[in-house]
Amino acid sequence: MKATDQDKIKKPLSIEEKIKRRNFISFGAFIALGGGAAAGWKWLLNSPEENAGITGGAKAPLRKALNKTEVFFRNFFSNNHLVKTYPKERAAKTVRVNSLIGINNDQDFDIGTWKLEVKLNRLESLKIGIDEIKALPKTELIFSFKCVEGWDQIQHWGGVKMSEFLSHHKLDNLAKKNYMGLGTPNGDYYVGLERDSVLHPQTILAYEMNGKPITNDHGAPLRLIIPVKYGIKNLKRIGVMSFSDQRPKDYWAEQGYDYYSGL
Ligand SMILES: Nc1nc2c(c(=O)[nH]1)N[C@H]1C(S)=C(S)[C@@H](COP(=O)(O)O)O[C@H]1N2
Ligand SMILES: [Mo]
Repeated sequence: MKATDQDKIKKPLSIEEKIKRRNFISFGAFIALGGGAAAGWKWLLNSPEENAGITGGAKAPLRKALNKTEVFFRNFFSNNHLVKTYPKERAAKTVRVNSLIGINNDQDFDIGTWKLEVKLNRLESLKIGIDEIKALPKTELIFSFKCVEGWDQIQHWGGVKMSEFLSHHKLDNLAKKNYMGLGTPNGDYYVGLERDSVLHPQTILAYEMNGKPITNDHGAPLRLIIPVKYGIKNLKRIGVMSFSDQRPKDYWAEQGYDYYSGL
């Protein structure tokens, strides 16, 4: 019988032909997906940057996504959810030092005269000394501290619960505002925190690390430990505390980082 074109088509494909065909299909898919990704990337690069302000530097669509994630996570946030804690023996003996903004450039700083300034309004503030803070009930916390740069470490901190500090100083009403702002004494590092995280039962104003007064590099004499947030929000060496309904300025949010920075 004479071979016809039809026979040729029906003949099963050889292994090599199958491989060729698959290569062709996957290469095609690769080009199509790659093209799509490149187009998406170009769209993102050409989209406008958000207006500089409390947050800045991110492309507008990315900020929209960040803000949506915040709304999503805030719905699940509960002050009854505690972060995992560990036995004391697990805590690092050598605690990592990260950045020192607002600390290593403050020549005028004098720990002997330091007081925490709590702004009550535009004109008035409270000035609270470290002994007054240490006189309040002490809470210890051993938890895994997480930095956005990709490290984490089990650390042991001691201090007063933020919520107890606030009610002791009759600041509960002010603390009902949406945000707390904290800054170093020289104002070089500052963070904004939303109320729920501030009042979380594991948020502490810490004056001890591994059972001893906090060292300079870790934020002596008083720092924030807020385990529901990444390290960037755990401000070292607090100088000023304030309350507001609008987002306070935030050092890393101004550089494009997520304002919420929750875990
Ligand atoms: N004043 C001040 N607080 C700060 C920082 C800083 O540079 N200056 N860095 C933050 C970051 S990014 C992290 S991860 C933690 C690190 O705290 P540690 O140095 O005690 O490990 O502090 C936070 N608080
Ligand atoms: Mo960090």
